[in-house]
Amino acid sequence: MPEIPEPEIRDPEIREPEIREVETRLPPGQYIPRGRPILHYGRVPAFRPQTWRFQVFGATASGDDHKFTWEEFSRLPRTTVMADFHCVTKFSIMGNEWGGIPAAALLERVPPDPGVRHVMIWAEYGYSANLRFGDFDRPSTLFATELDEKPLTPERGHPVRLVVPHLYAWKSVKWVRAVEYLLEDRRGFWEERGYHNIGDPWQEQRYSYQEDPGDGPP
Ligand SMILES: Nc1nc2c(c(=O)[nH]1)N[C@H]1C(S)=C(S)[C@@H](COP(=O)(O)O)O[C@H]1N2
Ligand SMILES: [Mo]
Repeated sequence: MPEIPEPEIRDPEIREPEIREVETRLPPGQYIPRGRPILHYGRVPAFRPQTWRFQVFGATASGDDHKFTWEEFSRLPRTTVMADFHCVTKFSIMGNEWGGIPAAALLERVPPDPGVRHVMIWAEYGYSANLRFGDFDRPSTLFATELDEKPLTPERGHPVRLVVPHLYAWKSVKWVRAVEYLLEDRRGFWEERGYHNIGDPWQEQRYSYQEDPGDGPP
């Protein structure tokens, strides 16, 4: 009798807890899709390093706007953040390793006025998202230039995107060009179009009709 090879058995003792571990990381209503979807509104912009500028404006401490060239911006201190990514359309991309510049490094370089409570993140073509200052100023919020140790592809936001892992992914603005410091809250692109002003996936804050008083501007 020829030897029959053993079928490959995946030990449920090992696999099951892993699956469950990932599932406990899924906020309510989310699922894990095949692959890593790419999603945005409009076209992918071209990056021109010579003319590219990153602007910080609005309520800065000094009252002046600040502009970084690509060279200056890429010399800011760096960090790595391991995080899951939750789109309001219900897919979640698990275990992304983002490399880039922590929001705190930008705040240190261009200090905001002490009255700043919110920020608006601006991208190419006028896409924007607003954040509470506390959501921006978190150790896990960063301006990512790399995903899984490789530079971002154009579709993922090259050369730089914001990543706010603890909020729905529409707040993770690709192709960022400016940060506006705000004394009062104002709605960004999707927040103006019926999405929740805060967007916490663990509370399923998907739509603006779910907002409580105080969650957003009147
Ligand atoms: N500039 C810009 N950033 C954007 C968007 C967009 O339309 N324009 N879409 C957002 C949404 S809704 C999602 S789910 C994520 C998708 O990121 P990904 O393409 O890397 O998966 O990007 C966010 N950032
Ligand atoms: Mo999204």
